[in-house]
Amino acid sequence: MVTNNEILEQLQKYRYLDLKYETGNIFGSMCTKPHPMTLEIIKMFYETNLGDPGLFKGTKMLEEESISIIGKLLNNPEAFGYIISGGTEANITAMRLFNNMSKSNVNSTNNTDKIVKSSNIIIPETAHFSFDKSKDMMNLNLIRPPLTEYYTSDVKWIKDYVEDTISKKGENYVSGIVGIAGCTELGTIDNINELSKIGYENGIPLHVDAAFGGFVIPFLEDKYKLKNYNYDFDFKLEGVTTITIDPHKMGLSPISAGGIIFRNKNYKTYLDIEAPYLTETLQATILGTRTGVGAATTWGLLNLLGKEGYAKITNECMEKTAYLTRKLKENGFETVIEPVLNIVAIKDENAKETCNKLKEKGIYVSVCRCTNALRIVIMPHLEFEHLDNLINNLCDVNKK
Ligand code: 0PR
Repeated sequence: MVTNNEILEQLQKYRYLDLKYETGNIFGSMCTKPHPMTLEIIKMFYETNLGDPGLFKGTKMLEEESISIIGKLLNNPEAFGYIISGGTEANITAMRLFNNMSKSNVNSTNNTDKIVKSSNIIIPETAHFSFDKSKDMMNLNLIRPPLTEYYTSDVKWIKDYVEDTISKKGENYVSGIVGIAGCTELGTIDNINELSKIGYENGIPLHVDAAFGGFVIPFLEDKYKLKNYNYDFDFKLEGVTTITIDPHKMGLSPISAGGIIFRNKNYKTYLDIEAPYLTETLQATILGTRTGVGAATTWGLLNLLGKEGYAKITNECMEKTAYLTRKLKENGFETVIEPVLNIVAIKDENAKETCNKLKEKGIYVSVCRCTNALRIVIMPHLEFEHLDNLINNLCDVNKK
């Protein structure tokens, strides 16, 4: 008979093969070492299942309270939503909502002979690949506006496109718009203020993917704000319907903890599926059985750290971002844009090759898809000395 200890020893050997955030060589991740307090919370909630909330009433309350706190952070006391598996599930949920809203609009108008084959969604070129998964699953038609020189969606193009399709009263009316507040590769923020106006004036729902930026932008000190970006992204803008905001990125929760927030509870009806044998008979989330650990850790950290704690973490990362940017320039490197959030993209014609050479030295960076560049995400596990080490290695690799 194998003992518990033997199993744990074997597991330890596998775990040893993983990289560790604290060694400071993970430069391309949007996740980080979770807050140590969450270890206790994981133990307390490890068996909870929010898929059957009637059995786990306390955990369900934690989810609701977490959504309420995040909602207030996003200027919406009416917020409704879920702490789910991550940004991918949140974005797919938002696309499912828009797709269902669009189908139900067509069915409720006099267009009864018109069957929606695929919903048209306007989506930034910089959007995360989770939207491509949504496209696959729901047969969406993704419309990609051009990018501005600041790597944001061209709002003038979007306005013209929307007005044009409305005036033509054709089949290709727009079912939803997506804006990104902190894009994956460069950290840029779309002009959500303008997108909100376009959505609101034309009755088109707007989803904001703030999976990364949601726990950064509200806490940014003014000195880090650039003049070419509008930092407004939340429910204060009346056209915003849904927001993705992930506790397991800059929120310091352990994986899996993502957030999908709706402007109000009315949107739930578009997502509800009958689940007759559960304690709650209508289920709106994509996953059925789902852990309550994310809701509990999120609640714990929101209350422990508060706005002040998150502001401290954010601005320390921004200070390190500014430091890295300055050091890069001093060493002859160029960034693609001035960093908007704690993401630095370094111009490199042979980004993939550099990335591989760095990997041989035990340094893990990632590469951009939208331009030839290395991508560094300055997460809380990175210290100044790690950034110095990165620069030394970059200089080394570039010498050859
Ligand atoms: N939306 C945005 C803006 C994102 O950046 C990401 C993930 C998602 C949605 C999807 O979130 P989940 O991965 O939680 O489903 N961005 C990172 C990326 O794909 C995720 C990541 C995290 C990648 C850690 C690597 C890593 O080590 O680049």
